[in-house]
Amino acid sequence: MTTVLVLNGPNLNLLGDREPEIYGSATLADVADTCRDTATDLGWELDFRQSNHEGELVEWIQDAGRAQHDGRLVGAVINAGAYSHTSIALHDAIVGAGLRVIELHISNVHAREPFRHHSYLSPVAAGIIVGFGVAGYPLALHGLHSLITDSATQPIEGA
Ligand code: CA2
Repeated sequence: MTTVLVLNGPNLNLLGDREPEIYGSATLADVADTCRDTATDLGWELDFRQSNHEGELVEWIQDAGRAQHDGRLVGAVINAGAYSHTSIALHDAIVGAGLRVIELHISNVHAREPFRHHSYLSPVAAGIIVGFGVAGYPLALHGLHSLITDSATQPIEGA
């Protein structure tokens, strides 16, 4: 069975703990459970991870690129947290690994501070889910599924 990777970046281990008005009250363990149910429905195994360390995220992206190349992985949903707005290293890792990525943000980053409006991941993501709360995780998994199975959502050349 193929696997889907869900990667979470810095401070997302605090989900459900603080700032519920922005991020909701679900914990990261709750999100993992929801993702596992959705992955099972889509016929995938789930690999769900979180790290506060940029280099560890880079290494996981490199591993994921190899697994995708070997047909063991369908791609990744990545909420890189604040590294989305700062990390050329994550951008380069995604490109270098050739990893199929759906970028995800729980909050609507475009309705927040200007420094959250730019993401180094967006130009190298196949799709982006923003502002749906933690419900964005199953949406992103469904989006990834339709990207690889449904010709209507195949990337348009030059677009
Ligand atoms: O909306 C998102 O998912 C973000 O990626 C979350 C990041 C933020 O830096 C991005 O701009 C948008 C922050 C994750 C921190 O999560 C917390 C959750 C609860 C309490 C404190 C932090």
